[in-house]
Amino acid sequence: MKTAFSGIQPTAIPTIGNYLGALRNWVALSKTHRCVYSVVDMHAITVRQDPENLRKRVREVYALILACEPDPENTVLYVQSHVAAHAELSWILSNYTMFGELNRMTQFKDKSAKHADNINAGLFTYPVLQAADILLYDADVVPIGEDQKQHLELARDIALRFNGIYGNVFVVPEPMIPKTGARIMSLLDPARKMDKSDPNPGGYISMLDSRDAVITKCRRAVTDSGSDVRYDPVEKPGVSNLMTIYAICTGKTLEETESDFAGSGYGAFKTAVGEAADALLDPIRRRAQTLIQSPTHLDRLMAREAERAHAVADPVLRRVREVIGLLPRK
Ligand code: AQP
Repeated sequence: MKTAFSGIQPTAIPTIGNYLGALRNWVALSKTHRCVYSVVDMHAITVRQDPENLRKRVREVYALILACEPDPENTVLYVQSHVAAHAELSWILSNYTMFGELNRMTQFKDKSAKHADNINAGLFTYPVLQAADILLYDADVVPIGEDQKQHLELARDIALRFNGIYGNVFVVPEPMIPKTGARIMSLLDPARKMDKSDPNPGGYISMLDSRDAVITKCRRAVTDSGSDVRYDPVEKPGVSNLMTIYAICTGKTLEETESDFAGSGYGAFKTAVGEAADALLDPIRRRAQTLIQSPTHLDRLMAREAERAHAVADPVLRRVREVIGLLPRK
């Protein structure tokens, strides 16, 4: 069995974009791969977090992933900061990553613009920690949305550089980006990706939004001039984004979606998108809410899973320490 690794930041409740671009593929992969999935809380602190809120969010995001039901036989689901090897490997790998490489990362540029008052070193070295996350588990594939492609490319370059010096220490990972849903756009500004930390909640559908909220947000989504439901991301980015959401939620093709709404106008279409999104999210939301009510149960699960993750990561870290000449820890 090949290994898949992926992570999600507990910066906010995941959106339908996170689900369609990443989480649903996590579930599909867990049927065929050994999967290591992480709530990456150390990535989240590159942006200032309220401590109480962060603790709450980690449990909520963890519960939401469980509620998506990845195959438990093949899945390890843990919280990143519970496995200390991530921080250690990240430091080691930062010595094999060039300043110029990090300086080219578009997410750093975007996040620096968004958090101009806090452009900290962690925000800059974020992709090194991400490379450590992936390489620690000998991951063959990394299911991601399109926005993470550049970071994955860098993780590959770091692995290849390290292997070039020390031999085949790391497995070089491949990205796995879905054909549809890899980039779900904001409901209010279809030129930007849907973002779970968007200050305007109208821009995203949170996975814990109520049915009413989901439908209202879809009804208020920005569409384009004209009234025909036609897939054309350049001329009709708003409608095309809603069509993508509808098509994935219902399992229909874009052509079927187009013919379902031929002549019906935007109003009926937007309501149908909201209903389809709600139908998809409803069972997940219910299971997650039950889990969120039992924080002690969640904490027990997290502790067990951290041990399972540590058991995989530790031999890889030892391998790295040895080849670079660090004395073994007794
Ligand atoms: N809009 C999106 N469409 C498709 N996939 C997406 N992903 C994120 N947004 C979309 C994918 O979800 C996974 C987890 O993302 P993340 O939590 O690591 O953070 P992110 O990419 O920075 O996502 P957000 O929602 O924009 O979070 P914040 O607001 O915290 O920065 C990744 O595989 C990502 O590709």
